Amino acid sequence: MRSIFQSLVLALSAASIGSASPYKRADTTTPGSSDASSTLASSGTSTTSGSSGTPTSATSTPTAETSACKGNTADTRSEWCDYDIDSDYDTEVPDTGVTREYWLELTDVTVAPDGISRVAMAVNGSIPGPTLFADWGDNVVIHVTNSLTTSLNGTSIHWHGIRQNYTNQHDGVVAITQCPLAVGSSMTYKWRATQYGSSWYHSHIGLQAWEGVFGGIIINGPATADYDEDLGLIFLNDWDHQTVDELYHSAETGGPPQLNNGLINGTNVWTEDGVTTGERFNVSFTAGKSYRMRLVGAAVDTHWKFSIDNHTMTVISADLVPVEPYETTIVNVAMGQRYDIIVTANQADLADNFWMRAIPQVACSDNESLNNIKAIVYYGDEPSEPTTDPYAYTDGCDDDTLTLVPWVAKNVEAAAWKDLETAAISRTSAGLFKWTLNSTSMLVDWADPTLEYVLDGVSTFETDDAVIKLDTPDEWVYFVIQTTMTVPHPIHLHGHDFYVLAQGTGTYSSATTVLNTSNPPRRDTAMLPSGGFMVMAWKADNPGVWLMHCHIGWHTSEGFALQFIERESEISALIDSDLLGDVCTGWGTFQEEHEIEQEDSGV
Ligand SMILES: *[C@@H]1O[C@H](CO)[C@@H](O)[C@H](O)[C@H]1NC(C)=O
Ligand SMILES: *[C@@H]1O[C@H](CO)[C@@H](O)[C@H](O)[C@H]1NC(C)=O
Ligand SMILES: *[C@@H]1O[C@H](CO)[C@@H](O)[C@H](O)[C@H]1NC(C)=O
Ligand SMILES: *[C@@H]1O[C@H](CO)[C@@H](O)[C@H](O)[C@H]1NC(C)=O
Ligand SMILES: *[C@@H]1O[C@H](CO)[C@@H](O)[C@H](O)[C@H]1NC(C)=O
Ligand SMILES: *[C@@H]1O[C@H](CO)[C@@H](O)[C@H](O)[C@H]1NC(C)=O
Ligand SMILES: *[C@@H]1O[C@H](CO)[C@@H](O)[C@H](O)[C@H]1NC(C)=O
Ligand SMILES: *[C@@H]1O[C@H](CO)[C@@H](O)[C@H](O)[C@H]1NC(C)=O
Ligand SMILES: CC(=O)N[C@H]1CO[C@H](CO)[C@@H](O)[C@@H]1O
Ligand SMILES: [Cu+2]
Repeated sequence: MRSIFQSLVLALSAASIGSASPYKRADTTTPGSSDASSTLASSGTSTTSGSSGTPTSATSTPTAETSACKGNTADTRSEWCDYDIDSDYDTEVPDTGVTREYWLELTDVTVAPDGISRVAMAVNGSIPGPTLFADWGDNVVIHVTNSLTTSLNGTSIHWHGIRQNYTNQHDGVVAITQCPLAVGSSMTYKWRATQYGSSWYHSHIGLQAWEGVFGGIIINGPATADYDEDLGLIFLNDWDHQTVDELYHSAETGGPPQLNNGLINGTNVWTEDGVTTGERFNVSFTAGKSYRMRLVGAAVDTHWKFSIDNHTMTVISADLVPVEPYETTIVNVAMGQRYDIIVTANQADLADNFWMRAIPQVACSDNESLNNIKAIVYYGDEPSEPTTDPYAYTDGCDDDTLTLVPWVAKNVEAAAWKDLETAAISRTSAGLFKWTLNSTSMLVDWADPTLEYVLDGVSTFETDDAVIKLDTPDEWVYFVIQTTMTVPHPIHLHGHDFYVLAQGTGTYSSATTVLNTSNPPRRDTAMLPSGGFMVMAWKADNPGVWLMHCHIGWHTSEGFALQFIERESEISALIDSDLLGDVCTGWGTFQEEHEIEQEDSGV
């Protein structure tokens, strides 16, 4: 008879064999399918077994919203089926054989998230739009339909932070990877969740993302610290009673306008003439429990300090990179950045209600509701107005990047290719602000994506296409941006997590700036400090055309962007020319019929 000891020993040795030979696991195991209590959690989702893998074991459809791995419990968040938090997602990805399919529809809407009504654009009628869930390793297929019949806006959806490993065409950037999708048309994006954590999708044409076209992405996987419950995403948005498209003219001629308000997960209050409208977002805490929350910096031009009065936060992930957990009372959230935090509900003795705060930093944001972008965390049966005080802070557009220590450690090799570019602002003869990198302000044509050029074998580009070629496979690229202007910029790179080798104020000097190549922070969005520099690095391991840009909405539109054509000779083979051509043909007809004109940088 086999004793309980024997089976325990067997289980243990199986586990250690698993972690000793990580590269074998993708071939030999079948994670992602062990949750027996599965039901599809949201309509508009369908989960099917892909042809590429063999979903095995008892059941096959993990729930959309909860983790698919039984090994991943409140006390064992570092585990993930036969993988764990130490697995290197750059080299191994669970072969779940699962495909998640979503349908999203964009419409023109009228909304009043703070009680004041205005027009906006939404995904499936809500701002934020529906959250997309997947498990690490799943394939994700999203059908996007453009029904913006009033504004007649074209569209494209970018899956922010998603690696798009060898799937550049699905990056969703007009002028770069596709033409705008015409009203009345649909297109299908397909990518694999090679990393896990929290992110978001948003429109990548004009200022449409900040008209309301965005939503969350949660990819379930292991975590660097335990928690009881996952509360999901919390979006931090700025908000105005005029639309961003209405405000753009003044941004372009007079600089960033003051915005009225901000929203926490899509809602807030507004007081005018003594009348308060709207309602606050609220979160229920049970004393003793710990909660994971996933913060997303989704503003057009606001840098946040996020905090919950009298509570401490443990940061476990930044963008899609798990980090060594650290405690803090304030998290700095720049535009495009995400932070996963764990908060323990251990302050019930102090009060029943606490303020959750998103405070715009005056040094680089201009907001009328500086101290009233708040939500309520409550311990009792229902929320009521808190009386708690904020943590003290010094106003500043700080970046927490240099605090981050990636859990899966990686070093950076010597540069094979280097560039230093200076960010500056200039004015056109018409008096419009344009942001430049090395004196070039990007100006590309929506209807003429770079991928078309690559497919046609065109390899010379105009200066204002702002193209930089990275031809050598797997070479290490070092990229320095510096500025003397006293405006900080959140820099976002598509198709890669980049390593931050240095970040600071003053001037970069190849002789004296110390570069950290030993497991430096890595992520997809980090700050170029005001009057300072940032040294970024990445490996040219993903063929495609990848945009790099400032994530301040106004600045992208004002040309603060450039594109890397990475491994040009390998790109054509990865393109579905029918998909590219169909969307462009549809747009050509639509644009001509409605005489639509492009008024910005094109991205
Ligand atoms: C979004 O709306 C579309 C059609 O309007 C619907 O088919 C789909 O189920 C919805 N998707 C989600 C994720 O709710
Ligand atoms: C990225 O794609 C390449 C080519 O298909 C493949 O060799 C590599 O394993 C992929 N990387 C990840 C992390 O999936
Ligand atoms: C979308 O529509 C708005 C409102 O008509 C307009 O101001 C804006 O320029 C359009 N944006 C794009 C990208 O077409
Ligand atoms: C915030 O809104 C998103 C989208 O509606 C939702 O998925 C998420 O659960 C909300 N967050 C919380 C903490 O309720
Ligand atoms: C708390 O949030 C719920 C919706 O989740 C809302 O109905 C309620 O009005 C909010 N309470 C307060 C006090 O704002
Ligand atoms: C709660 O937070 C406020 C503001 O940071 C602080 O003054 C107060 O001492 C805190 N209360 C306790 C019991 O920690
Ligand atoms: C940008 O300007 C710097 C300094 O003049 C120069 O070293 C660098 O090569 C330029 N970059 C490009 C891509 O031309
Ligand atoms: C490099 O960055 C990592 C991650 O933030 C940090 O742990 C390490 O101390 C840094 N090394 C140096 C020399 O600054
Ligand atoms: C009401 C309020 O505090 N508004 C502030 C908004 O931000 C600007 C900075 O750009 C401050 O000058 C305002 O005082
Ligand atoms: Cu900028």
